[in-house]
Amino acid sequence: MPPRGDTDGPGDTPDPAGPERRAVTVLILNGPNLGRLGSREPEIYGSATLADIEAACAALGAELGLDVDLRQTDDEAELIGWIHEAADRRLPVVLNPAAFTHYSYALRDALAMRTAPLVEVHLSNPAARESFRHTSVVSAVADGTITGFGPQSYELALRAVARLLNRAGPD
Ligand code: DHK
Repeated sequence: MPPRGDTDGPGDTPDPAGPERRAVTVLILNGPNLGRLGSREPEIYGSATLADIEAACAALGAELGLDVDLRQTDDEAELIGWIHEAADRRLPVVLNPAAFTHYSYALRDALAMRTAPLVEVHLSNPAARESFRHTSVVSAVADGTITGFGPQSYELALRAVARLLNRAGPD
């Protein structure tokens, strides 16, 4: 089996630069209401928009040799479709499942089929909020979870993906 994240689907032609140099695509997937960032409860989620987060992740991804493909949906079925796509293409995923975090067993079961690194992220710290946010049905199938650092949670997650793919470079 090829190393996780080093292919973009069967039938790919080998890159002359070799697998170490080739940018890996990372899907950064966002669940419901995250398209409203910037105006959504800024005292909790901050003032950065998802476009701001995308720009920061694209810049960091360029440093790390990661191509970033950021998507957002309010639709559970669409999100699960993207998780299936990631599994089929062996793509690492940074996922903010938003409210689906707390109850979507369908999302959890889709993630259990993953074929590459998965890092769960949250802007806020759900453990410090309402009790219904204290449960994540996603965490158990993720490599790890980063919470509470605002937009920086995404950047830390990208660095974690780079580590998991052995692309982060020396300390
Ligand atoms: C985002 C949401 O939309 C909430 O439903 C989660 C998460 C927390 C976040 O902090 O990014 O409870």
